[in-house]
Amino acid sequence: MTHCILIGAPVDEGQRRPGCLMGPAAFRTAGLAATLTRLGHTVEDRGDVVPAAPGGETCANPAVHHLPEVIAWTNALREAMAAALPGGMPIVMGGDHSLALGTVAGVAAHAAAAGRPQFVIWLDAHSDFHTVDSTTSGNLHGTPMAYACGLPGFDPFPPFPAPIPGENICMFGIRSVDAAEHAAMQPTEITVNDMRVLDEQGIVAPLRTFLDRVRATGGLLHVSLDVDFLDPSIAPAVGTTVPGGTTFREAHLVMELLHESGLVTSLDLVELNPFLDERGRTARLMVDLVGSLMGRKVFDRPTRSYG
Ligand code: 5AB
Ligand code: MN
Ligand code: MN
Ligand code: MN
Repeated sequence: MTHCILIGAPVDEGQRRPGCLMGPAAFRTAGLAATLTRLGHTVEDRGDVVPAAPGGETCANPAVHHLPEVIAWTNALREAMAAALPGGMPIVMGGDHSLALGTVAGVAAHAAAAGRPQFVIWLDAHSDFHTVDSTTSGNLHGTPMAYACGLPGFDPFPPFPAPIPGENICMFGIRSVDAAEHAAMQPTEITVNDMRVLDEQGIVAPLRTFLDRVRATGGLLHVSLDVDFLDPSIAPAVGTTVPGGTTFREAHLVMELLHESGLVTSLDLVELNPFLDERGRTARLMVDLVGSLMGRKVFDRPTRSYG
C-alpha cells in the first residue's frame, strides 16, 4: 500500500499548443484517484499548484518564450515535490513537460538530503536535452533533462540543486532528437533506449538492466511519462506526435515491470492535451497505465475500448 499524493500542475507555457493546462482536470475526470483507491492505495489530492507571479528574467535566445512563467513554475513545483516526498509518492498531473524542470529538481534535492542517489527514467519520444541557449523552437518543454544534468546554458534559472549523473538516467521510447541535443548527450553516460533498441531487444532486458542498477545502489527512482512515448494511434491527445511509438502492451509492460521492481518513488504524467483528445481515450489510457504502475495485473484489467 502506497500513500499517493496527487499534485496538479496545469503548466501550458512550455510549448505552443494551448490545452495542457486542462490536463489535471482530465486526469481527475478519468478517475485517477478512484483507480488508485481500488488498488488498495490511499490518495490525497493536494489540488493544483499556484506559482508566484512571474519575474522579469530574460535570456539571449530570442526564440525562447514564457521564460519568467516557466521559472515561476519551476520554483513552485520544486518546493511542492520536495514537500510531498517525505509523506508518500507524489504523482504530478501535468501540464506540459517543462514542469519537470521543477519536479526533477525537487526529487534531486530530496535525494541529496536523504543521502541517496537519484535515478530518472524518461519515457518519451524526445530526449528533452536542449538548453535555454540551444533550443530553436523556444519551447522549454524540450529542456528538462539537460537542466537535471546540470548543463550550462540555464543562466536565468536557479541552479539545479544536485545534478543527476548521466549513468543514473535511462531514456525509453526515443525517436526524435535534434542535432544540438544529440551533441550535448554525446559526452554523457545516459542510457538511450531508442525505439530501435526496443525493436531489437524488447522492453524487458534493457529495463531490467537499469532497474538492477537502481536497486544495487539503494537509489530513488523518478518516472517521467510523456504522452508521446505512446504511439499517436493510441494516444492522440498530445501536441508533438511522432510516429513509431510504443504500443499498448509495450507501455503497460514497462509499467508492470516498474511496479514489480518496487523502486518507483515519484511520477510525472505530462503533455496530455485534452483539447486534442478523442472522447477522453488518451486520458483514460494514461490513468490505466498508472494503474499498471501501481499494481494492477493483466487479469484484473477490465476489457474496455478506448474508442
Ligand atoms: B516534449 C523539439 N526537440 O525542442 C523542440 O514533448 C521537441 O516534452 C521537444 O518531449 C518536445 O521543440 C518536448 C523539436
Ligand atoms: Mn517530453
Ligand atoms: Mn515528447
Ligand atoms: Mn510534447
